[in-house]
Amino acid sequence: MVHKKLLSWVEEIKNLCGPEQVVWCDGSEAEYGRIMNKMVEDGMAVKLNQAKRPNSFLFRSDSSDVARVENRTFISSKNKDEAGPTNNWIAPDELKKTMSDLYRNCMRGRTMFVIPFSMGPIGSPLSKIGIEITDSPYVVVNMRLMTRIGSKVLEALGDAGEFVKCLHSVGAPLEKGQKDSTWPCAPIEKKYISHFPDDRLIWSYGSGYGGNALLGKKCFALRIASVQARDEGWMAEHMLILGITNPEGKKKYFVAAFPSACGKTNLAMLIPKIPGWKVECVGDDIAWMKFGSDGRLYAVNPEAGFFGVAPGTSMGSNPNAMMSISKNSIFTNTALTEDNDVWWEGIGYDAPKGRIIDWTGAEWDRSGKKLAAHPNSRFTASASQCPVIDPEWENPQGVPISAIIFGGRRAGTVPLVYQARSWRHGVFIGSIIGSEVTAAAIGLKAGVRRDPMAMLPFCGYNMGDYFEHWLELGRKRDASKLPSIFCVNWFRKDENGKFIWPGFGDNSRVLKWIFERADGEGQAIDSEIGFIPADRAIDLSGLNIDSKMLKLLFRIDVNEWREEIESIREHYKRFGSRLPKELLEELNLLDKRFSRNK
Ligand code: GTP
Ligand code: SPV
Ligand code: MN
Repeated sequence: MVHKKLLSWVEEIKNLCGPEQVVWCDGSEAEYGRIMNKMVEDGMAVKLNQAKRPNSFLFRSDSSDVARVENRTFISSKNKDEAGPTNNWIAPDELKKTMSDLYRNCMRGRTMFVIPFSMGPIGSPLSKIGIEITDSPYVVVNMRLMTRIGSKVLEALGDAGEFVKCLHSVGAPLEKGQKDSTWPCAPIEKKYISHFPDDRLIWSYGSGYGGNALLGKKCFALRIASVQARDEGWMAEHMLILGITNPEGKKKYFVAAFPSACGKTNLAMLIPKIPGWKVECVGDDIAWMKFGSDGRLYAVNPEAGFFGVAPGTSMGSNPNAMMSISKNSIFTNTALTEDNDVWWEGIGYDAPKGRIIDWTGAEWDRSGKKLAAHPNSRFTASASQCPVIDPEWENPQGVPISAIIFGGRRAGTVPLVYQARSWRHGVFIGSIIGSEVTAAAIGLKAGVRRDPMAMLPFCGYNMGDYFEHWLELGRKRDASKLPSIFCVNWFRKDENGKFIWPGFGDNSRVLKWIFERADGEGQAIDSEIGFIPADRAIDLSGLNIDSKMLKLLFRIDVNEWREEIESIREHYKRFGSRLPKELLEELNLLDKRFSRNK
């Protein structure tokens, strides 16, 4: 290999971080097995019951390192204004100095792995290559399931190809003779998840968990890629991609953006409750999208695996996910049963008899109030194991998108589904998405927060400019070819705090209406907030739902919306002059419609 820039960067990092040895990952199964076995030997991983869950492993993280850390995540653009009001910013020189000091000899006593990886099918015009340098063997095995790694990527890179530099360390050097901990990491104030968009560079230090450490995912495929997408005229979005086929065999593809832990994986592989319909999965978390020469929007999944929320995943809620994780999978922070299988709250059956070890490694007290699995415990599995993986999921051209769906967790205000009147109105709807905070990030205040396009923690530049990028992509285009835009809310609650809508497989009823609307059919009424399903336009056959509850599900309450409008005004103030005036116009229009109908 003669990629001089790559070789010299690896040499530079080796000199900075001072590892015991350097290993270039070839991505082979043998390598995977070797690294896993070593971790089992060292007590960092538990090999699960081979008969029940072949070739699968459980990891338990440090209790301080269980999710993304938004207050330790930085967008280090040239100036603060570039990062915008929603990102943490430190000047690049200062941050590089601080982190270089941390990185100095931080891999002492450890192996430094070099992982070449491709986001997107290797060789696709929509794909991009990254190189992750890490001292975490856990990261290596996860990256092998989540992305395409190894020698074939180096071949594609050639001797002068472009790549995103991704440097990661758990930030826990080992002294001679020092026993390693089972989940090395640094204390919270030393964790840095840093992005240098101008250098297309990622520096992550101190955390080994999920999006903090698997740098292809949120750091590259969203934060850095969103900047590349802005510069190159495409979109990098926190969206699932699904294919949906009606009983006549007609197929469409949808993308959907919901904040973390709000139902993307579940929707992406749902089994419809309405006869004759079929859903297939292209991706469950990230979509890279570009307009084709035919004027349509095309999407690829840059990932190759799922890093899904375990709690709540069951044969009832998501059988396809359960089947995807039946073998060759990694589990992090779930509980362990006496016969060496995994268990979590909401897996669909009671914890089996015998000793249960909780996610902290302690024996679980069944009568106690402590959870056995961490609420952000996760599974990692290759997408190829999903029974409903779409036949086109690795199509290098992507799949054509007919609808964009936004959503979030809202106990009130937002009805089950409504449709935007135009692309511009749809961008407005995306920009005001709010959601109750979940366990996917550490240290957030409970309550509803605005999470525009589900990208609040993932947009690598000024979010005002990001809105403008969305608007710009829709301008001057044939509106008949643009995807229709929708908003959904599976999470509306009744006065007793119970979810009204059954969700999961029943969400297919909403997808059906969206399919019909995207097809120019499907009955709708014009409301203050957009098009809502006409009476009986949503297929509720076979569903037992009280008519009072149904009404509540679709209610557009003037007082709730007045409050909503005020809260959107506050939200918009953050962006100052970077807020596109079209969005303010949309807000004023919404306000007017409610005043008229007072
Ligand atoms: P990230 O991987 O963090 O981006 O999350 P995600 O958006 O893929 O969320 P996921 O599908 O893993 O769902 C998160 C949680 O929401 C799980 O506990 C699910 O059981 C729950 N959930 C998903 N869909 C529904 C639904 O339709 N109704 C209800 N009530 N809960 C749901
Ligand atoms: C999310 O938080 O949106 C995730 C999990 O998909 S992580 O990869 O940890 O970011
Ligand atoms: Mn996500």
